[in-house]
Amino acid sequence: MNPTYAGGMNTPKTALVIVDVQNDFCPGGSLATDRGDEVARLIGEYQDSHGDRYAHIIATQDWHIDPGSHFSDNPDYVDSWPVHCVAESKGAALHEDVRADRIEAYFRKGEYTAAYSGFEGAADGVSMAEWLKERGVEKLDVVGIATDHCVRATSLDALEEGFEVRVLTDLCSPVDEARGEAALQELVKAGAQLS
Ligand code: VGL
Repeated sequence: MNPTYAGGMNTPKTALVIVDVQNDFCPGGSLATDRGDEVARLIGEYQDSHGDRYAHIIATQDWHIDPGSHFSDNPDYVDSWPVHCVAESKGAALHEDVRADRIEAYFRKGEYTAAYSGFEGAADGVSMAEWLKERGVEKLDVVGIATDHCVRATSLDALEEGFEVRVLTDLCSPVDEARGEAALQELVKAGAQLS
């Protein structure tokens, strides 16, 4: 069987998790990653070509109101950041190349604190882990921004929660290339697959 096939009778129920593909993390945004636009376009194309193979497609969004020291006027770009993804702003909106019509639920996180993992988020008060487990999802394919921060944290939490995790590396954009590579190696050590 084609090993990339994600939805057959005997394969675990799989969800595609699109992490933080928001305008502020793409060129022109306040915390732009170099490959943001490219990754948004590739994810949109991937939703078209592979979307039907997933039991569910969901997205996470950084959604800040007053996240304390996560925002800084002198950010170090590791633990503190310029103002980004303010709730309801254009910067917090999904990049237009992602197919919003193919996303079933949005898990928003970080209203009053830093929140790198999508598992800190909720959709209508339901946590991401609960939402996925209620639907019998066992496996996650993770894509998005940033490889070294929210993709990393979401994938690590997914493994902790007992999901099988595969990171589609061409569909991820890092803040910092070297940290992005290190994050992928860390994820492999923690039990994730890369493809
Ligand atoms: C992120 C830096 C700050 C991310 C969020 O989505 O990876 N990175 N806040």
